[in-house]
Amino acid sequence: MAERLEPVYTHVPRLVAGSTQMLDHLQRHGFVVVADALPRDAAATAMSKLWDYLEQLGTGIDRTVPDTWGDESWPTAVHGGILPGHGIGHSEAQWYIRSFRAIKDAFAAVWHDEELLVSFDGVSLWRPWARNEEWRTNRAASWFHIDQHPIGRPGFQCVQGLVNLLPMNADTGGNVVIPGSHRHFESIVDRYSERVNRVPTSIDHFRFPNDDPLLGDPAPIMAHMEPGDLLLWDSRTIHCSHAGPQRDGIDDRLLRAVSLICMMPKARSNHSVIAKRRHAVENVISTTNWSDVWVNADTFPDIVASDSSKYTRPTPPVLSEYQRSLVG
Ligand SMILES: O=C(O)CCC(=O)C(=O)O
Repeated sequence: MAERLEPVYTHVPRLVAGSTQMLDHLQRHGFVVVADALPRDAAATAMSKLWDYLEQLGTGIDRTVPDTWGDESWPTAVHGGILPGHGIGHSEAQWYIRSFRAIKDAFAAVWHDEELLVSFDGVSLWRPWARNEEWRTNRAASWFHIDQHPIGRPGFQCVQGLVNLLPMNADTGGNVVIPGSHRHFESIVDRYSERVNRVPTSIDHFRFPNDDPLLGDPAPIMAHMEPGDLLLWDSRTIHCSHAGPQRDGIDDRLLRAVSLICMMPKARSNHSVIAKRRHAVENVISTTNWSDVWVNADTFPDIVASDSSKYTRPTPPVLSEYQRSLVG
């Protein structure tokens, strides 16, 4: 079973943001790699800004001293090393990344709409687990999921994204998708009626049991990305991330850093959601990928259970006109 779900590291075409080829690949396979959404030097700048965020939390993290990256100082991580809260969604790093036009070009092509709102979501940072086995993030087989409720949100609803910031290979691990699995979304309700009905329709998350035949046919893939590349996937596409074997034993730098990012048409958000989004900027509140509903990521159970008072949140961002247009 485990081997069947071991992702195959694959080079797929790296396509131009907003191009017809990009859209075709996304529609056909349920995911696409967009080349150079951020120039390489901007990916390095974003990485440095992410370290600024971590160091400014005031818990003692020092980018040059891996011994300071322990759980007692690291921000709360949920599945797959994702950091969803403690102000990350309004860090300078996240707003910097969101401002690159190629990202909007990619999402605008998906929606055939230029008037888009951006999610205020977080990042996934993988610490070198050769130093501490407990830092190893989840294996793919444990959390194949989709981020769209099979009943609450029928049909095409959203494309999610992440920008890769560090060099990646089969050893580091990365995001995993089951190509073409978005086409089986409609079958989930019949195949898992009881399981689906247990999930409140407002929760856009459905976890697959790891003996589901869809998970191995075709095999899960981990698509190679260069630093600065953007991965897009349809929220109906089965996905997760997977820690690599880390054969080179790196223990002094992050193995993976990605910025989660999503844009949806402004027309899908009502006045109340937009008012809450403006309030979120002033109050440094992060969200999920969905900008058409209001979900406060600081209310996630793991964040609530953490001692959030020990983290100094970033100050509210000062946004450019372009960035404000993405708030709504
Ligand atoms: O870090 C990753 O690539 C996994 C992202 C993911 O599963 C999600 O955002 O839903």
